[in-house]
Formats: sequence, structure tokens, C-alpha cells
Amino acid sequence: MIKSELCSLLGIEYPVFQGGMAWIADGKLAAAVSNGGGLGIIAAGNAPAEYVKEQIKIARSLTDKPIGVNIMLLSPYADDIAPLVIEEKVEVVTTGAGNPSKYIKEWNAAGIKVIPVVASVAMAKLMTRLGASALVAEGGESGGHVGELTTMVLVPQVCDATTLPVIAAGGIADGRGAAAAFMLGASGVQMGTRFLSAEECTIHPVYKEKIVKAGDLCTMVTGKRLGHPVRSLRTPFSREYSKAEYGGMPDDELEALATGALRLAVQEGDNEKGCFLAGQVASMVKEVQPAAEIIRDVISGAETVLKGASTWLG
Ligand code: TUI
Repeated sequence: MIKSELCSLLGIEYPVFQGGMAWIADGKLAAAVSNGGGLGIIAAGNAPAEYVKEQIKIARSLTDKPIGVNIMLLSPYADDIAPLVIEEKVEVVTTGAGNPSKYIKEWNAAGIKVIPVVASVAMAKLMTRLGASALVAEGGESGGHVGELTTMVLVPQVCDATTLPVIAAGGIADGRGAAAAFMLGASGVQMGTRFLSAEECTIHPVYKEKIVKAGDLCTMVTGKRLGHPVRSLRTPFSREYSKAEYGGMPDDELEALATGALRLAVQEGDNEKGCFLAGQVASMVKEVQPAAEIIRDVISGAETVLKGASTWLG
């Protein structure tokens, strides 16, 4: 059975995190993942603290395993959610889309394991120095807000730059990807897109269907001009946004075009105006399954690959 230092550090059975996907990763999904032996993570996204508090309550009612909260640092509510995770005694906090330096001391003092998502070596070094417990190294194959480097290139460099356990994210959806991440030096993997198809994931059925039917070239990156590149499924919305972006639409109009688009995808399944965030692995997600089965699949798949790896040694 695959184990790593992350399992004892966090009190989890398998070194598998579920990514903190805004609007998507709620208390129900997080609890299902934690019950399946991974680490379920509630996404704060752009939501106010009351929403996050409610989702923590839901997760706690469904599992007694450790859970995490992801704080998206561009959110106007980040400063309200930072103390909430202490009050609620959340076991793990992950952060994304920015620099969480100003919060780390207080979270550590409260006994929370702080695991920032990093997309560069510089940020990995800074977070190590400031007292993080582990790092998620996320490559640009991921869905949502993307960094510059790929997982293949980022993970080994982050592993070289830190003594902390590294969780690889971006482009991982099965046992082969997980095994490859371990070979790059990672102690765990985080998956977002694969969990979109979890039975316990409450996104609109149209969203799930789009993921399961997606092909290899189905995603694109928009938003570079405004400094927040985001990977999503190719849809009428993403094509229109891209056209506007490169056609010189003023910044404020471009921003208005994207407002509410995530909610329209997640809650309404709106193919025309919704923004369906997804990673490049969408085409590798083939069926709707319980979260616990997804975790078992990935772990047992990785085991098979790793056992077979000795054939390379002749
Ligand atoms: O955060 C993500 N993925 C996301 S966030 C999101 S919601 C959103 N809303 C508005 C604009 C953009 C996104 C959808 N998906 N992944 C983790 C991640 N963090 N990837 C890259 C980073 C990152 C980037 C810069 C982490 C640190 C960082 O530091 C920059 C600095 O020096 O402050």
C-alpha cells in the first residue's frame, strides 16, 4: 500500500488531496474525499466567511477525519476567513493565487498545518522559510488560475528547493500520473479535475457531462492580458472572451464579461455564458464514480506502475 510522510503528518490514509476548487469543493465533497482516506478540502473561493463556516459544519457532520480549507488569496474575504479556520479548528489550510505570508504565524500558533500552493521556486523557498508544513507545487496543466511552469518542470525544482514534503498538482488524474509525480520527488498528489466527476460533487450535470466527454485539446487559457491566466474548457464563453481579450476590449469591460461566469457553469450548466474551469486531464476522466473509488483507483494504479518499474532495470 502506498504511504508517505504526508500520511503521518496529516493523519490521512493515502497521500491524495482534493483540490480546493472555487464554487465546487463544498463540505459534502470534502467529507467524501476524507472518508475515502484522502484529504478533502473546502474551497473558500470568493465566498464570504459565513459560507465557509457552514461548509465546515456540513463536512464535520459527515466525517470525523481531518479536513482542509483552501483560501483563495485574491478573494475580498480572505482576511475574514483567516481567523475562521482557527476558530473552527480546521486541520489543514491550503492557499492559492497569491502570497499567504502575513497569516502563517498565527495559523502555525493554532496548530494548523499550512500548505501553500506554489507555482515557482522563489515562492517555495519563501514559504519554507516562513514555516509552512508542506507545499503543493502546481503546474500549468491544472484547471483554474495557472502558473507559467509545467508540473514536470516545477515539481523536481521545488523538491530541490525545500526539505518539506511536496504535493504535485496539475495534470494528474490516474495512477500513472501519481507514480510519475512520486518519481519526480513528490510525497503526494492533488487532483481537482478528476474529482469533478465524483458522485458526491454537486456541480450541474452538464458540467460533469462536459468533463466526461472532453477530448485532449479541450481546454484553453484566457485572462493573460489582465494578469490572471485561467484554464477552462473551450466553450462559446471562452472563445468570446479570448476574442475580446486579443481584440482590444477595455479592461473593465473584459472583467465584466467574466463576472458570474463560474457560478453560471457550476450552478446552471450554462454552455453559452458559463466558464467551466478544468485541467488538461479532463479527457482522461471517463466516468462518474464515488470519491473513495477514485482515490482507490489512483493509488492501486500507482502501485501497479511502480511495481512494474523494475523492468527498466533489466
Ligand atoms: O489558485 C489556484 N487556482 C485557482 S484560483 C481560482 S479563482 C480566481 N479568481 C479570479 C482570478 C483568478 C482566479 C481558480 N483557480 N491554484 C493555485 C495556484 N496558486 N496556482 C498558482 C498560484 C500562485 C500564483 C502566484 C501562488 C502564488 C503566487 O504568488 C504570487 C506572488 O508573488 O504573490
